[in-house]
Amino acid sequence: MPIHNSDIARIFNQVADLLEISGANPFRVRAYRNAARTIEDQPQSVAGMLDEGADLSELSGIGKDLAGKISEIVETGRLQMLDDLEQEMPGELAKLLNIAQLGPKRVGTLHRELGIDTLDDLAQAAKAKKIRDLNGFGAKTEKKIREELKRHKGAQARTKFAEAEQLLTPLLDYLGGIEGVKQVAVAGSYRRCKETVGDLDILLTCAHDSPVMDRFVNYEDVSEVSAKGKTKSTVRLRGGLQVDVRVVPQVSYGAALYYFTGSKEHNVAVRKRAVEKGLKINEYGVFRGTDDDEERIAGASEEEVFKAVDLPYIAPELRENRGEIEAAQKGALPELIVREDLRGDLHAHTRATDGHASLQEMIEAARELGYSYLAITEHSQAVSVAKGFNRKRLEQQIAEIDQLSDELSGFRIFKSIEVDILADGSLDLPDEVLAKLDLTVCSVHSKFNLSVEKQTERIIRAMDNPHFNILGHPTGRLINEREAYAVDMEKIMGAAKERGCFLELNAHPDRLDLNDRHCRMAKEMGVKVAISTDAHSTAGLKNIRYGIDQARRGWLSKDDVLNTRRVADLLKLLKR
Ligand code: DGT
Ligand code: CA
Ligand code: CA
Ligand code: ZN
Repeated sequence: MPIHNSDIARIFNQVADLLEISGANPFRVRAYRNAARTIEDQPQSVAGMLDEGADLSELSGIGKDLAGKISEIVETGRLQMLDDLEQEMPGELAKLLNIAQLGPKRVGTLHRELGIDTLDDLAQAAKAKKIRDLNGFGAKTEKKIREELKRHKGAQARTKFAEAEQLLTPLLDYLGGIEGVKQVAVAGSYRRCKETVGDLDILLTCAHDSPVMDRFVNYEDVSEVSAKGKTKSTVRLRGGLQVDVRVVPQVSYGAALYYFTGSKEHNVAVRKRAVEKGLKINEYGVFRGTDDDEERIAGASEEEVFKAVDLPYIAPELRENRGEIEAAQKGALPELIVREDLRGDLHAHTRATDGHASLQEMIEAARELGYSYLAITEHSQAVSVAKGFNRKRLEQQIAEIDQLSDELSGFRIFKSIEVDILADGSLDLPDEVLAKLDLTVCSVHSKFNLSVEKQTERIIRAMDNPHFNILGHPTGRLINEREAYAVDMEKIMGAAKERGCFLELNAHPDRLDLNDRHCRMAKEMGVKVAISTDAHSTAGLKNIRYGIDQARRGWLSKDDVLNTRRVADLLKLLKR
């Protein structure tokens, strides 16, 4: 690996930073910075000069000691002294330098005066308004640091699908409205409907003279333009999400859409397959022949691309190289579930607990979605913050639903409850009242940090109760906010299968719990999944599409999903 002058300069600058943070003699710090500058300014490669036997200590500002260190870097690619300094430096002190307002001097002050070692420490100190009083800081700097910390956090995290969707929809409209633009499509993980996206990848075709890139980088939500070119531009939106836009030729549109939809792993596997057939596949098309004499045999549409490599069309949600190529080859791809396959929703709250709409309003909204049933699942008493139901209130609601049901035709309200699974695995309401319900959704809302064994045992014990039907949001994770609690999902699914229980795929965009792999596991283990919204409002029922996306990523078909059944069939399945 060749060592460039810039590599040496970077290492010396890092040494200077760390020395300065630790409060070393300013002359020593300056010596490293000067050396870094000298090396950077050299017209020739310093590594090459050493090769030719040059004496580097003849360079200005480079003494014997520094010359020795340069040799070390050129020979080993690293510097022991820097490694040592990094070892001594507590935690992530060097990472603090990534905050725009902080140089090594300020980082040193923060460390010595407030004991700040990490970005978290920094955030806390800023929040507690401790930074403004330090020498050389002030309230304004403190505020800027807080803003910068927020930006950093936002920029690093992956963005939830539904959040990305909100940013993407107006952007696609905007791009589609620019003169000369013909086709606009989103590719990447977004098109694969991943629960979170790293960035957005947009493709478009347009007339040669379209001002699309100028207009794109001037989009109102753009906060930073990282690159702008004729065929590719990259920007950051104000919330931190990155967007790549590529202009592709019409003849390559399908090939580019296919390539940039990914996943990378899927692409690599298909490319290998193409090579075995004597074909080349890339973002411009599928080609036959040698490099000098190649013929494009496909490229304008994705269908064409698949056909050229002798595969049936594979839905974007499946393109993860998790067996979809083999399945496609055998004609064994699943017929993926679509929203219209669902006949109802099995998890919804009303105003009676922490929902926002009345029972009637929720039913009206469900009917508008074309459903023929809705389960009303209030919280149970353990969830006191949500005004969870005790036995008496549940019985009142049961009576209310019975009355309302008499007036309804062609629609079934399922009497239900989202009953808590208590720490010992018992359910939060007595069996006598659970027996009056059509079905139950049973959820864990407390004691998230039990061991895997204990948590798994707790849930399986709950399933032993004959009134247990559906395990609600089975891992409790909140995307980007709360990790899943530790459970042995295979064991849980095994137990569910044995007992005739089901697992929920909670469609709320912050949950999407089960995740895609767990959905696939459920399918393989023969455990049916209920795709439910956990709606707390009429609008919440529409989140069902996120659940459908996730289910498709988990290979689920109509038959794998509980709430594709007609009322009578569903009730039969629910009988244990
Ligand atoms: P993300 O953004 O992290 O959520 O995931 P993706 O899948 O959107 O990845 P991204 O944005 O880096 O690239 C978009 C697509 O471009 C990716 O899914 C497949 C394709 N791609 C990118 N780099 C490569 C590569 O090195 N080889 C191949 N075969 N495809 C690539
Ligand atoms: Ca992407
Ligand atoms: Ca990208
Ligand atoms: Zn819940």
